[in-house]
Amino acid sequence: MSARPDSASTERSLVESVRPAGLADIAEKVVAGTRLAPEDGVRLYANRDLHAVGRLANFARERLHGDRTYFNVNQHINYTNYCNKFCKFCSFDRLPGQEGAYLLTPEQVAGKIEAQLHTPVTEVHMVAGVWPKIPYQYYLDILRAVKRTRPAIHIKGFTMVELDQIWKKAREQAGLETMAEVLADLRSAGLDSCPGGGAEVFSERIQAQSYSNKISGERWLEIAREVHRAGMRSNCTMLHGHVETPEERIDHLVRLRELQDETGGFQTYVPLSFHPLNNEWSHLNGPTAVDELREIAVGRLMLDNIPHIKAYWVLMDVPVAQVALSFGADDVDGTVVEEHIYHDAGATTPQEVARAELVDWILDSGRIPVERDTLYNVVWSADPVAAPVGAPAPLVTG
Ligand code: V47
Repeated sequence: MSARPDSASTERSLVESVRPAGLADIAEKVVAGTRLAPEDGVRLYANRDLHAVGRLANFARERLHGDRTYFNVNQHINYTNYCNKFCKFCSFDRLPGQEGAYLLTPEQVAGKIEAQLHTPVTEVHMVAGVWPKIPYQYYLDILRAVKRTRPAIHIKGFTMVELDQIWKKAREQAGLETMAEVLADLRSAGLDSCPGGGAEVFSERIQAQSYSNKISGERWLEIAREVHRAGMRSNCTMLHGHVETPEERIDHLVRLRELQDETGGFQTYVPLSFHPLNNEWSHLNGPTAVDELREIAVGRLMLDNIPHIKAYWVLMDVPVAQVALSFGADDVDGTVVEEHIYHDAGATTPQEVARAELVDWILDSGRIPVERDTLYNVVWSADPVAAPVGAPAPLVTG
């Protein structure tokens, strides 16, 4: 972290500016780069002065990235909505034969990639439901179909939940034993990194209430560790704004931070705002814009070892995502093209945004747009001197 020229006075005025909100001691820690304790995190959630919390997070964001704000030209593919997990918060899942249920063939996946060959897509983000009848070979086939159609594309695919299912099928049908063997096989078929979904909230209480058929938080972390040991990066998420308590959120963030200390494999943390339409939790309201901004800020402050915080525009809406760029976020995701999980749950954002529009949104928020690839190598920057600050450090493998 490089000190800014006027850093001493900036730091002093930051501490003084949050003193009336009772956060001067936390500000001292932020300025000194001292890790925040779980109790600090709970206080940040409870503090009524959102702007004070945001100022601290913005300080941490600017120390890491200055005004740089990352985006990419990407394409989301949800290859199936078949799912047997029946999570209470999900509006996307279907059983085969139900109205709207689909499973894309490898040729259809390739067709979606082909349809974007005229745009400068660098990443495909592939996540889906979990369906035990899908054979192991299918996962290899969709990876190969993508790479055959667009060889240079980076495949960010399969959450830890999907990987657990893929591993079960690989054991049953391909004679592979360990997750490490399965990951090596998937990599050789084209997998490059993994998205952060499926983590929900690690609390056993929340799991019992809402996702009891899905892997536990413990298992999610174990698989993420395996992914990093296999030499791949991943993202991490937390689904917030439903029945979780501030203490459960902090426990989740601390467990992500501990794994990151061990492996260094998480690139980006993405808080996922609960969307309540068309699911079993429709009686809940979901987070307000204030909750979303606070979640971004607390994430930035607690996850001192994860380089990037994403304000995913699809679920936050563009105006809130723009403001989030001053509350700790330094990334907005990408052009997306086609999205089902949040639109089935009531998102009213467009399905797709043009690259030029993303650039305008970021400029409009007073930040410098930087197009990145999945690993945060700079593809293009509005700042001619932008060095690839966010490029990944070596992974701790083995
Ligand atoms: O695993 C499902 C969540 C996740 C709802 O890594 C919901 O860059 C809110 O993984 N309301 C999938 N959340 C999305 C995902 C993702 C998205 C964007 C960026 C990245 C990344 C990853 O969506 C699921 C689940 O946790 N989810 N239903 C809902 N109603």
